[in-house]
Amino acid sequence: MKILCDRKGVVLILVLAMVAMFTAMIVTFSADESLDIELAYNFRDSVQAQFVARSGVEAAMAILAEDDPGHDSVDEQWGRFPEYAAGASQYLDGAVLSGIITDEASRFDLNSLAGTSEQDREFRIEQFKRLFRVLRIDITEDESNDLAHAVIDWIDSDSETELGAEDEYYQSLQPPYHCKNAPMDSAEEILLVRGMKPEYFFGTENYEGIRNHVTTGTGGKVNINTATEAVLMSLSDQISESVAASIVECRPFLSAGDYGCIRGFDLSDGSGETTWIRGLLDVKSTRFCVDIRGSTPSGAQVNVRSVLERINNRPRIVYYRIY
Ligand SMILES: [Ca+2]
Ligand SMILES: [Ca+2]
Repeated sequence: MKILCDRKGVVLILVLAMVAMFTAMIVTFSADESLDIELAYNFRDSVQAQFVARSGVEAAMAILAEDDPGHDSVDEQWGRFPEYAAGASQYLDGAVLSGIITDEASRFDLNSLAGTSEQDREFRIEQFKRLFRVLRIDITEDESNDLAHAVIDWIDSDSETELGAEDEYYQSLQPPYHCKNAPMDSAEEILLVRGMKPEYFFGTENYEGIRNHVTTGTGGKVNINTATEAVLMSLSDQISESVAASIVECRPFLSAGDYGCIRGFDLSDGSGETTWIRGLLDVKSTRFCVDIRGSTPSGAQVNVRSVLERINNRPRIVYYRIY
C-alpha cells in the first residue's frame, strides 16, 4: 500500500508509537484503581482518544515540514490528509483518526479590517461587506457596514469609537464584558462583537455563514491557490462566479504575480483596486489549520483544532483546542 512508502512510513511509526505509549501508561493507571473501575475506563478512553487526535496533529506537522513552501495548493500531500488519516487508521487497532488540513490564507483575516492605511481599510470594509453579500447572508448593507466598524473598534487599541462600539457599549450588557482593544485570537471571537449574530457565523438552512471563510493571524494575505470561491469574490465586484471558476481552473499558480491565465478579470489594469488585490494575493501560506477527530474502539471521541505556523519549514503549534 502506498501509505508504507518511506516518508509516510516515518509519520505512521510516530503515530503508532505515541498511541502504544499512552495505551500502556493508561492501562497501568487503571489497574491501580479499584474504587471506580468504570470511571477509570471512561477516563482511559477519553485520554486515549485525545492522544489519537494529538498524534494526528503530529502527523500533520510532519507532512507540512516536508512540504514545498514555494507554493501551497490542495494537490500537495497536506491537501490529501483525509486519505492519509484513513490509511493510518487501519494500523490503530480499532481507533480511528480522521481530519483535514486547511490553509488559513484561504480565508479573510478579520484583523485585517483595521487596515494598514486609510485606503486599505476602505477596501477591507468593502471586502467584508461583499463576503456577506456573496454568501447571501440575511443582513442589510447598513448592518454589515456597522458590523465592520464595530469589528474595527473591537480590535483597535483605543476607546474612541470609529462608528462602531467600544467599552461603553459592552459594559452596558448583561453580563458586561470589556471591548478587546486588541487583535482577535480566533475567528469565533467575532461572536462577541456588537451586531454579530450566531447565524451570520454558523449559517442557517437558507445560507452559509462566514465560519469557513474567515480567520485571524494571516496578516490579510490571500492564497489564490486555496481561497474559497466566496473569498475570491469578496475581493472585487469584478470577480464574478465565472471569474472565480476560471481562477479555480488555473490552479495551481506557482509564482505570485503570474495570473495571466485568469479569464474575465485583468489583474494588471493598474487601477487602485487591482493594485491592492495584487498586493494581498500570494501563492503560498505559512499558517494552516488542522481539524482532527480521534476515537477509540469503545466509542470515546475527541476533536482537536490546532493552528500551525510554518516558518523555515518548521511548523509549530500556535493554537490548540480540544472539544
Ligand atoms: Ca507547498
Ligand atoms: Ca477599540
